[in-house]
Amino acid sequence: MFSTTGNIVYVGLGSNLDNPVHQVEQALRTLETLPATELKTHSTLYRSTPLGQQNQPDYINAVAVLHTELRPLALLDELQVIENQQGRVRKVRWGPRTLDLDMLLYDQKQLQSPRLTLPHLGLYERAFVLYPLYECAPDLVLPNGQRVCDLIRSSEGLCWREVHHLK
Ligand code: A4P
Ligand code: MG
Repeated sequence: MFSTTGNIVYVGLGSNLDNPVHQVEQALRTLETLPATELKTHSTLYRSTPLGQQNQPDYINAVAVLHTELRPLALLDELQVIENQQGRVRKVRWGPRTLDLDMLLYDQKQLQSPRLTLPHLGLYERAFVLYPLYECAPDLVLPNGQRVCDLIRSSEGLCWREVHHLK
């Protein structure tokens, strides 16, 4: 098995179409196979009400922790391949999707480029990102100096832990 201490990346997973629990589980299995990358851990699954367009199903969300030697854009390419493999069709921004993989954090990097913004824009306020992130890294301090546990209190949207056993 590939082993690296490389860069620490937090990836947000979200799905609200075509058996979302299965979609997230499948994506976690595929993340384990990425080149030059190790899946260190992941959160349990969370159910959340949709942010953005309201007339769409609830989401299943989770966070995965990767150690990777891939540069940020190379990793983004890999994440988008996984989204496409799982039937992602981009129609409406913030609309329903089989799988969304967001690069929440790449170390403490701050970046704004046409294809990639780091940290991910939704990181600081979304409950469905902050709860699973807290589960993976309770002491994490974000690039703006804030702690995840402090942000959770003022976060947006409803999110609760799904009682579900990952296969
Ligand atoms: N991009 C820029 N920065 C990043 C990054 N850090 N990680 C670019 C991933 N991609 C990044 O994304 C559009 C483009 O963003 C990509 O081509 C990439 O180059 P997309 O996934 O094609 O489109 P999107 O997901 O519809 O847009 P966006 O703005 O990424 O939406 P979000 O922020 O991902 O929100 N409600 C609940 N409860 N749970 C959810 O998971 N998700 C969304 C989508 C809305 N409401 C939700 C949830
Ligand atoms: Mg996205």
